[in-house]
Parts: sequence; C-alpha cells; structure tokens
Amino acid sequence: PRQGRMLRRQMTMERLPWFPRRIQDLDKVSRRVIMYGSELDADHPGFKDVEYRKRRMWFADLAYNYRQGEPIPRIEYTAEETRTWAAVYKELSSLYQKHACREFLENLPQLQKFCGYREDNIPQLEDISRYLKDRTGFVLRPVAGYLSARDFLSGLAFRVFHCTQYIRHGADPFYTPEPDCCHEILGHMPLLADPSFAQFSQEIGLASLGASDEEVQKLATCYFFTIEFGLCKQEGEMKVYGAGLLSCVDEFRFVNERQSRDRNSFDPRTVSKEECLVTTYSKSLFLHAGALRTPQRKNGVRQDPSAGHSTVRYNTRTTQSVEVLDSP
Ligand code: HBI
Ligand code: FE
Repeated sequence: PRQGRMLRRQMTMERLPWFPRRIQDLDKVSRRVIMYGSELDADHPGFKDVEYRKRRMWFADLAYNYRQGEPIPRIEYTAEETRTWAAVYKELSSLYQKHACREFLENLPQLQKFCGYREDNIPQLEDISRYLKDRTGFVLRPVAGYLSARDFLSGLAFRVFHCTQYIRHGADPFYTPEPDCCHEILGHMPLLADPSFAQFSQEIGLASLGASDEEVQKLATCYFFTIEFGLCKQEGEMKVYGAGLLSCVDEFRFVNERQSRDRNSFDPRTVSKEECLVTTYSKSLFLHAGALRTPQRKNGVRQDPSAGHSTVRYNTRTTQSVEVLDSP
C-alpha cells in the first residue's frame, strides 16, 4: 500500500504545473523576471539616463547570480540614491502615526533599532532578512524585477520574499512604476515581522503551488487587495496595512481623502474576481473587519482542505520543502 500511495503521488505531481518543492528550487524561480529585468521600457523615468541604466544592470546581475542561502550582498548606495530614499522616508514617516495599522507601528521602531532604518541610510536586505528569520521565519532574496504571479507567490510558500534591491529614479522620488527597495523595505518588511501576517502570506503561497492559471489569478488578486492595498479597522478607525499604500506618498494621500467614501468590505470570493488596476489611484479598496484569517494546520497539513486545491504538506520543522499529498 505504501508503494501504491507513492506511485499515486508521483502521478499527481506529473499532472500539475511545475512548482518549487525545495527552497533551493527558488534559484530557478527568481531568474524568470518578466518586467524591467535588466532592460527598461521607454516610459520608465530612467529610460534616458545612461548611468541609471548601467546601475540597474549591475543590480540585475547581482540578483541573477544570487543562490538560496547565501548572505545577500551589501550595497554601497550612492549619495544620490540615499537622497531619494531620504525624501521618501521623510515624507512617509509623517503619515504613519495617523494612518498605519497597529502592527506596522509596533514593528517600525524595531527595524529602526536593529536594521538601520534611518532617513540617511538605506537599510541592507541582509540585516532585515536575519531579523525577520528570527521573528517569523521569513527570509528575503534579491530579485532583478517583476516575476509572474505564480513565481512570486511560490516563494511565499517557503516564507521567502523576493525583494528588489535597486532604488527608483531620483527625478521623481514619489513615483515608481515598479517595485523598488523603498516599496519593499518600508511597505512590506514591517508587516512580515508580524506572525499572523506572515502566516497569512505563506498560506496564499501554499495555495498557489500546483494551482491552475485561473486559481493563481484569483490568489494574486487576493494578494493585491490585502498585502498590497489592504485596509483594516482598528479601534473604530480605518488603518492602512497594504504595502503599496504604505510605501507611496500619493496613494497614502489618496486613501486619506477617500476616508469616507466607498469602502467595500473584504470577502475573498468577491475580491478574487476584481480587476487589479496597478497604475491608477481610482481602484476600489477593501476594508477588513477582523483579523486576517488563516486555516489551521497540523504537522503542516491543512485541517480544512479547500475544494479545487492540491493538498500540500509543508515541512514546518525545516521550512525547506513541501510535499503533495492529494490533488483534485
Ligand atoms: N514580482 N518582484 C516582484 N515583486 C512583487 O511584488 C510582485 C511580483 N510579481 C507578481 C506580484 N507581485 C503580484 O502581482 C501578485 O500577483 C503576486
Ligand atoms: Fe509589493
């Protein structure tokens, strides 16, 4: 019977789209950059800046050559890059106290204390990665640019967060068409230090492994309206927890202005069918009434297997591998 079971699992694996099963497999995943890898589009603010493009190539190389488990290379950021960071850091810091969620405000001082979060210093991914690993088991790995939703989400299944290391072009510190280190460091990191948020992030990742394209799309949409653009209610007030909002001055102001208008309440079934409008401020936002809910796991196996998903066992002891138990 054991052999029969193993054979069935083997056959299941062969039917599913490829996905990383060991953390080391992420070395394949993170090379598949689909946007702005080492080349920039013509509408990018840095397109005509030869120096900036050269710098971006250098960052892209660094990410391509990174292997899982290595220390993340420390960057000596230029004076101009640090000025860009300072502008963003300063402006956003003035908005956090009033608008950021409790978990963000609890973790930011820790990152200031342990990871070099300061106006005159761009924190190093290696320092943040070590800190998070201690806190929630999340680690970072550098990536050259935008990954497909499937690839990006698969990293989360292993508590690996793909992070860009370059910074936006200095011409407009408050605008970036793509993720950059300001977005990752200010938007994502403080919440990844929260255990319940980290668990929620990993669950989206686990659900994506071996899922159909349609399912991945729905999960990516849920990711978009929670981890990137989520709002919640704390002590009767609307607070921001989405990284896309927490790292963007204009977005933040916009949420602020719309305080009272159309807040839809969050329901994954409805939200997963919404359209993700990455580049407009007029997107709908969803308000979370309670905590982010995550399924119960016992020895890494979900206790309430959801229809349509593969049953995946996550090795909680090592956090280095997953195993497919069953699949529709
Ligand atoms: N790739 N590097 C990177 N960073 C992201 O934040 C990111 C991504 N690819 C897809 C993605 N985010 C989202 O659209 C979700 O679909 C997962
Ligand atoms: Fe992001």
